[in-house]
Amino acid sequence: MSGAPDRIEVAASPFPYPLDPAHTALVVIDMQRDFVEPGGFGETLGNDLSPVAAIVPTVAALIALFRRKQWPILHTRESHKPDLSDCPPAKRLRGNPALRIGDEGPMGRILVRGEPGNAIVATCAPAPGEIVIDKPGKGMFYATEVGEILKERGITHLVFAGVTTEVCVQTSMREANDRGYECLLIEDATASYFPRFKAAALDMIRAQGAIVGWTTPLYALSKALG
Ligand code: C5J
Repeated sequence: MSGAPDRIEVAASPFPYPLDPAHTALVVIDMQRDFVEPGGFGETLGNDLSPVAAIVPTVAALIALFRRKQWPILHTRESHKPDLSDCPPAKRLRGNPALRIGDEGPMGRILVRGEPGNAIVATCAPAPGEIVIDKPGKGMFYATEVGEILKERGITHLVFAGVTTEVCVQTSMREANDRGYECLLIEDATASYFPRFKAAALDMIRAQGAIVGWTTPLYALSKALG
């Protein structure tokens, strides 16, 4: 226990996470077709999609848990305006992908807002009333209203899920940690195209006494919430 009577202790690494039920939101990072399905941004970069596709049911179960609790849910989408004015050339021109951001792919223009491939996968789709944030960067606070939205709602604790662990999830979690949020990452509701990067990111997050935050599997969170 954290000492506060209204906290729920969640078994987690590196020590129990003191969840504050009145001030907790779920953040689901970039569960988009562009990262999960063939023909999207992830595949065009040459990645094996299978580790990322495998977590979809677990992310859906986590979303369902928060819906049952009627706690806030925030979904992010990595996306750019159709004119790419929010996509720096350094991002668009990096590397040698089969298709670049803004190019026409089998699911529409890669990583462009409003295109079919930019949508969140159907199983994890936002419900009416849930917050949806379009972010041009890897971190969810950069060039978005996320800070203001969380402040308005009095959120102090964030439970994270989504893809990819070491890129947009970790960047968003680090941004949140620097802003004073208590962050918990659900281990089996996040994935990388590179399992060793996921493992390293989880280690980095919870090292040095939870220097970025905590991690735990979904069953531990479900058990604590009853
Ligand atoms: C990447 C993300 N990996 N959502 N984006 O480029 O992690």
